[in-house]
Amino acid sequence: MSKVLVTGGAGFIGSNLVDQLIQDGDEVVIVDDLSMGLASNIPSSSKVTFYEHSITDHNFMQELLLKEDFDYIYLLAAIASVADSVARPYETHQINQEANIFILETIRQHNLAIKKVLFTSSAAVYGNNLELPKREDSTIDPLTPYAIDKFATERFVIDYGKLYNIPTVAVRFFNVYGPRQNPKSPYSGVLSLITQAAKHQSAFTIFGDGEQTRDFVFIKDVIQALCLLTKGSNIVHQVFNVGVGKHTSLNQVIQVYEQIINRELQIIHKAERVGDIKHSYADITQLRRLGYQPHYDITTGLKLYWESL
Ligand code: UD2
Repeated sequence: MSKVLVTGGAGFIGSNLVDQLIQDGDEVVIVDDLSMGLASNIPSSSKVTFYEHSITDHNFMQELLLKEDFDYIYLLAAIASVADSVARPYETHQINQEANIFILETIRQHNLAIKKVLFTSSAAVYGNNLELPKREDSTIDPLTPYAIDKFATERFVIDYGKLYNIPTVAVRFFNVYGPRQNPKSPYSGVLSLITQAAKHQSAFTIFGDGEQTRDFVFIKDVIQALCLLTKGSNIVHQVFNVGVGKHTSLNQVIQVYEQIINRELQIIHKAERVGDIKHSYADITQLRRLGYQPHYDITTGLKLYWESL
């Protein structure tokens, strides 16, 4: 049994991680201000303590870190909207970067004996780099405050780890989808928007010709990767892509969905989104070397997502 802190534990990825940790018998502390997450995502279990709090509150975070002897820390709390980071660059910076550095600094100053700190970054750091597949050492081109903060924090996490002997790792998520993904904003993940359209029998808008591709990775494979990089290996001070290593077009996704729901989706075509990248998928060789094996292809993953509604 381990004691685990999950910042952002009420969110889509965080709450799925919390479910897994509980299943593993861990004791979990969640810090989440519910700005993006939902209290209803948090499992009711005596093993979970939930603090509705912002990670930007230094006093609170320091007290918590000193009070609890955490074995593992997962840094998932973030403003996960690129559009929001463009609208509020300084505020999102305080959450996406500064608050995380303060956590590292607290660990350093107080010599906290953490077994692993994992930071969650994004494929957004590759920006418009056209190289495919994206390898962890591919050119970085962060184009928005969100991507800049993710990349800078990744570096902080890795280099703090090296400089001060803190066991840290970072991951770059590709297009994660699955149960509890929030479809509320037009900038939500495309699969959550398609799922919402299918559920409400409303129209789904494809921006462009639908031939753009992404590396869609089902939440359960993501959780597998997160657990592997923390409890499952001694690896430290490295960054890992988390995807499936395959690319699927939106048109293919629509086809799969129509088979699952056994009817046609209502599709509208609009102009390509400004700044949209055409293709993206991950090289997952590094993660595979540690034993990672994605188990959910797009058909299986979408079916489970649909059935979870
Ligand atoms: C993802 C991230 C983004 C950033 C980027 C970096 C999400 C939601 N977005 O953007 O934050 O990290 O990767 O590469 O994880 N689309 C439609 N109709 C819709 C919505 C989207 O056609 O209603 C298209 C969109 O134009 C794009 C594709 O679907 O071509 C995927 O869009 P997305 O926002 O899910 O993800 P992405 O990879 O563009």
